[in-house]
Amino acid sequence: MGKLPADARKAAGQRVNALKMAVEKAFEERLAAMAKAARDADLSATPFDLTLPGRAPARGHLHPTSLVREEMLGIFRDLGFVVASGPQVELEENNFGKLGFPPDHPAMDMHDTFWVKPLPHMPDAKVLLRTHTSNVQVREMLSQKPPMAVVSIGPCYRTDEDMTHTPMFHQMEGFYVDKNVSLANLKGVLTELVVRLFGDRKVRFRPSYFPFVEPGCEVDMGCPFCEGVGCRACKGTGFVEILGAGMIHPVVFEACGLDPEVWTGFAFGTGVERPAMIKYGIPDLRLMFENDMRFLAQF
Ligand code: FA5
Repeated sequence: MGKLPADARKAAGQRVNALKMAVEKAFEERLAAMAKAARDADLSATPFDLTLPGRAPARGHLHPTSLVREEMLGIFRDLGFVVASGPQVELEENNFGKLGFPPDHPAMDMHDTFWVKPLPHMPDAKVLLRTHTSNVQVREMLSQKPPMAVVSIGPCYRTDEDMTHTPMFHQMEGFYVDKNVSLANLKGVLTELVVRLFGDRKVRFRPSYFPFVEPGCEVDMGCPFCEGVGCRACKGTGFVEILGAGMIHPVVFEACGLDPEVWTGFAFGTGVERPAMIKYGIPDLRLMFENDMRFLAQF
């Protein structure tokens, strides 16, 4: 416009304006036609039933470890046990010392411990990630008066890693302290656990060593994969190991301020993932921690 002679500008301006209005009008008309076409297509499409139920979002469910944890806790609640918890970052004293592990005893090597830097306000304390839930036994005995029947489930940590071991796993600890507790009580309670969790199966008690029990035993149950005939899962023995147990050692009572001449008791400890593997036929423990929906959706 600036380059046009002054007397031609008015006419040119009018033509540009007319063109602009024509373009805008055509644009609006086209837009309205498209909207109408979309609406017509909508109205003439196959009608859908507004009364159909909506699509519900997929429902989640508990992880297999939680399913077994709840089942185990339920069994012990029925048997009159109280549920307690303990810290995962623990003093060496409560994880090993008070449980009768002598300093530098080789039995501690089996626990392949994760040590934690000393706390600033306790520079001399030896601190670790608990290697088992037996620390709850110590803490409860230090803080409660017998008789007591307690179970506790929670994470534990060891530097383990293979098809049946992971660095973090869950354990359940249970113990009963009273007067005149015998091995027969231990056998009764643990047989009940196996039967309620896995159905009617053979249960076998084998002598074994843990520094905090005497006598100590491992408990096996009839192999659920071959019904006791012998297979790869049970290494041909017909039995799979499920927990460690025994009568609470007098040194543990003494370390926790209870008179071993008065009090007796049994204790046991089992993994949670291992029973879940047996219950659901899971071949590799590591699957439990990979959060793969194809695996988790099967429960
Ligand atoms: C113990 O930890 C003892 N505190 C159990 C106990 C308690 C015995 C009271 C006597 C009296 P053990 O090291 O065997 O025992 O572990 C018990 C169970 O924990 C094992 O049978 C296994 O199921 C589980 N477990 C141990 N290490 C791992 C691991 N790295 N990954 C998965 N499960 C594990």
